[in-house]
Amino acid sequence: MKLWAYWRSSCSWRVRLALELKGLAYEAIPVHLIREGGEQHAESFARQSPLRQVPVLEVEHAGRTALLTQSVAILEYLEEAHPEPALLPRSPIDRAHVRSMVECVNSGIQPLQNLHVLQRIEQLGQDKKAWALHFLERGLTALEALAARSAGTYLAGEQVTLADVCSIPQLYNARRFGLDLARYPTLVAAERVCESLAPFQRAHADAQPDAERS
Ligand SMILES: N[C@@H](CCC(=O)N[C@@H](CS)C(=O)NCC(=O)O)C(=O)O
Repeated sequence: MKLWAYWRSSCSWRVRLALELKGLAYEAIPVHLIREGGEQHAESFARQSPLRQVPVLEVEHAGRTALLTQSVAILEYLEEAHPEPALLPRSPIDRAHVRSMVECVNSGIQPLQNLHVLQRIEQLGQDKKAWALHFLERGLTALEALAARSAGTYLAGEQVTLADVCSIPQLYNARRFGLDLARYPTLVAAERVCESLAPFQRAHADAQPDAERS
């Protein structure tokens, strides 16, 4: 598999986590989202990812090669194609709850403070940091409340799930914006445990070959 990704992209990080947790080998191809206006805007990349976003995962499955976009679609593909270890619980209700935590991040936080959105907010003369903090705070408050219903060692009991896979990169991102995470004790407690696990360490933004020190 080939993964087009940017080290600090939370959506790329979600996919790296699922690949690492499932023990799947992949080749990482860095796409620099900032340098020279962003490599995601090159026409060659847009042919792979029409929304000009990372991640993109190239997979070979049942004799076909495909380029997959949208991190949650990719996570679901990996879960279906490589079911072990499972990143969703068994019970339909618990699966729905994990997916609702995933969507809390995937549609309730990340797209509202994505690079392209923040660049547009700035072009319109608004305060992009205040905008991002509003949605981070709102979304993480909701995620904390959802997680408090199910958390054990991890956000959904005793199993690492896609909820952890989406929460961890979002918390890193929230810290970059200076958000005080003390109000999200359930999220931070699960994060602390995850950080001690090798797949989470390998997938971490700062461990990527294209990571920059800042
Ligand atoms: N819904 C998409 C969002 C992908 C996305 O927003 N990717 C960001 C990095 S996390 C990106 O490529 N941004 C480039 C830009 O905004 O120009 C997914 O889950 O894959």
